[in-house]
Amino acid sequence: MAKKALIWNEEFETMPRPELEKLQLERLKKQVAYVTERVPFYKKLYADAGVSADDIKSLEDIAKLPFTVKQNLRDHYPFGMYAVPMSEIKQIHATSGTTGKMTVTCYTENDMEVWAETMARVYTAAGATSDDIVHNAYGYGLFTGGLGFHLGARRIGAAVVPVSGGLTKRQVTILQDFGCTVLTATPSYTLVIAEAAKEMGIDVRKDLKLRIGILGAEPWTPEMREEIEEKLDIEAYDIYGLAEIIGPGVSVECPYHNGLHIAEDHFLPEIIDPDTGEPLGYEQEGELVFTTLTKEGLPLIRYRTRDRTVLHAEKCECGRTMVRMEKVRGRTDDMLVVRGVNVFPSQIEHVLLSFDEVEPQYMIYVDREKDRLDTLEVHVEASDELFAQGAEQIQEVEKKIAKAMQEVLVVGAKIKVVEPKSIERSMGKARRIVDKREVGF
Ligand code: DLL
Repeated sequence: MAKKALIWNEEFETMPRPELEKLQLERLKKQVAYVTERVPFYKKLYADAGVSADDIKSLEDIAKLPFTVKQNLRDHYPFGMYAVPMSEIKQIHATSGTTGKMTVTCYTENDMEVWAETMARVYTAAGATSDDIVHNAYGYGLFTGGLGFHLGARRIGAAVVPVSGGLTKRQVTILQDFGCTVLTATPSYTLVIAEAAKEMGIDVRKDLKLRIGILGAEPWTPEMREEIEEKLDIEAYDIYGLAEIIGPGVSVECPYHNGLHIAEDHFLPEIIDPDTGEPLGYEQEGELVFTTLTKEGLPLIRYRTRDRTVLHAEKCECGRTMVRMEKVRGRTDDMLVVRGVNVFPSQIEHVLLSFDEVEPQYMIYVDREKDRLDTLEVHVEASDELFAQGAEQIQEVEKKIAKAMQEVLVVGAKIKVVEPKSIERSMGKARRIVDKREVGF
């Protein structure tokens, strides 16, 4: 099926791969020399490892360089790994994370320029233009979502409504009254907006002009996408990014939805084996690692994202030559080990969303009983229809889900179907896992 694929920057986004790889190599050598000269952390790291920019003769030579990890940024909190004096820094953001200190990231004037460019590519890949009204429900503040999406909307010349998260009913009123055409939010908050619209008696097909959702900042399954597209009558695009690298704008889907195109002229991706650190090839699942190629404020070399995915290099039908990453399958540190078995939250979501009797709102609880056996309990909200049918029907559904879950996860999980709207809603990234065990894995 031929689809209309808009491209913001033809020169770079459709560059033949040999030319692109040449550009990446040039930029890589420059960036490694730059950090060695300007960041004491890298100077010491490379001196200790006995490597330098001169050892980089091909892109594969990147494997000679040690990794950078989040702990390195924490150890140099807040500004210890910056490569320029504060007079050159124009904006500072941070992520709180779930544990430990904030990770602080920064932008020079040129970094802001790269951010605007990569976000303009994002909007364009999703089919947004200057004719659109963007309802930006990502949080404005230290989180990179709100301001990153704002910057990109300005760059493509769209009208941006800086709604931020919260006051969900008012969000629906704005969507309706302003005739917004593009929604930018986390997938979980998008569902909350859809739910509020339903409660308010809005017919999304008649009363709203929304046509596109650019959704990300957290893992979401294809089943979640279907729910969202159906409930809001939009085409949903997955967007990925992380504050340390640039924020949103690292990669995004095109209308073919066969992976997320990475802005590879700025961010060089690799896939590694998370246990051994060995490089893996295209088509192999592993941990995603990024090297910034043009960053000035906080350049990072071989930064371990902890996100698990697969890369594909063949050209996409949209015309882009940039490598595609599959939807993130979860984080290596989100993996739960329950009674010795690896369980990924995405597997649980996948099973739950295959049942029409429940809603896509759930919580995962892991605990350890006195006899030292781990327990896994999943709470999921009943649909209004199921809830009205009463306890017996609910128990039947619990049994059905538990059986399906056992088949997928191997370990057994207790399923509790709870009252509609009883699970707390999030305005930003959803927190769906509570691990009460004292021993961390
Ligand atoms: O979440 C940046 C962002 C804002 C991306 C808005 C997309 C939209 P951080 O707060 O630093 O940055 O969180 C980064 O979130 O390492 C992934 O684990 C996760 N993540 C981000 N996008 C996706 C996605 C922003 N599309 C961390 N799918 C990353 C799955 C995602 N996980």
